[in-house]
Amino acid sequence: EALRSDLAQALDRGELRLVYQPVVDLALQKVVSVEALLRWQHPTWGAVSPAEFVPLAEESALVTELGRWVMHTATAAIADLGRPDLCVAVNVAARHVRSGQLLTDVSDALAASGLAPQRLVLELTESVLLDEAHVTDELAALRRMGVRIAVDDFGTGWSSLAYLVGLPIDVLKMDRAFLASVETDPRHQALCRSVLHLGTSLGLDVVVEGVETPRELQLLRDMGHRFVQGFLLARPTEVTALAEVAAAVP
Ligand code: G
Ligand code: G
Ligand code: MN
Ligand code: NA
Repeated sequence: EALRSDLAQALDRGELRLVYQPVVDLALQKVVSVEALLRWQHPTWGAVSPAEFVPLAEESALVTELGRWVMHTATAAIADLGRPDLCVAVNVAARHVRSGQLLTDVSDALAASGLAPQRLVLELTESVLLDEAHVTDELAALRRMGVRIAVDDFGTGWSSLAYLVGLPIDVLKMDRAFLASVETDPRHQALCRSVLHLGTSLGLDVVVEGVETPRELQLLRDMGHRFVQGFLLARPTEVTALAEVAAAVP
């Protein structure tokens, strides 16, 4: 496909950029972290979603190159922000995890940017964490450095819950599917509450993704829930607007 070969050149041509979506701590009433999200402005096709091009990149080692660029760019941007308490999360592709280069790439990005390891979160999907038994050592090494590991899109796969206990993880990002119908259906509310309880009982920070309405936010506050992300709180934003967005109390 044409898109695939264009993607290989997109980095060099400067067509890729990162936007950052805040994660809000409802207890502290402030932005505690931002998630870096890739954007590709194609010269003829316009904005192409990462949901389309990341899978294309996954078919080759290109995705590792992209991941390396994302790590360097995101850590540098956040280190330069002058907010020493703000963390940054990057999404890591399955193939990058499998490449055996993750540890080196993360170390290089931290060294180049000067960002403290404690301020970096790596987001991996459930399936990656489960399929790659051998990645556990590498993740454990990253955690010993101080980097935190998040399970992204938690609850969307068909995996058992037992794996949560054995994995070197720090954060659960509850998929936004769990918010569907919470406003109207008590059973959905019960399910959501149970997932939050499960995560926090295991000592994990739980981030609820995809909060879009004031009612959803109120329900989460009523549950005593702490970390939220979603269009209601903040859309993904350009790096130039980030200092302002991260300083704003929601
Ligand atoms: O930002 P958006 O909602 O369009 O992202 C769509 C999908 O692309 C999500 O699954 C998100 O995790 C993924 N994605 C966004 N940015 C990156 C990135 O830098 N690397 C990887 N591997 N996936 C990303
Ligand atoms: O898979 P991952 O969780 O990394 O995907 C992040 C994607 O979710 C981003 O592309 C982002 O644009 C999208 N997103 C973030 N907040 C919301 C929201 O409140 N509603 C919806 N529909 N999508 C969201
Ligand atoms: Mn994510
Ligand atoms: Na997610």
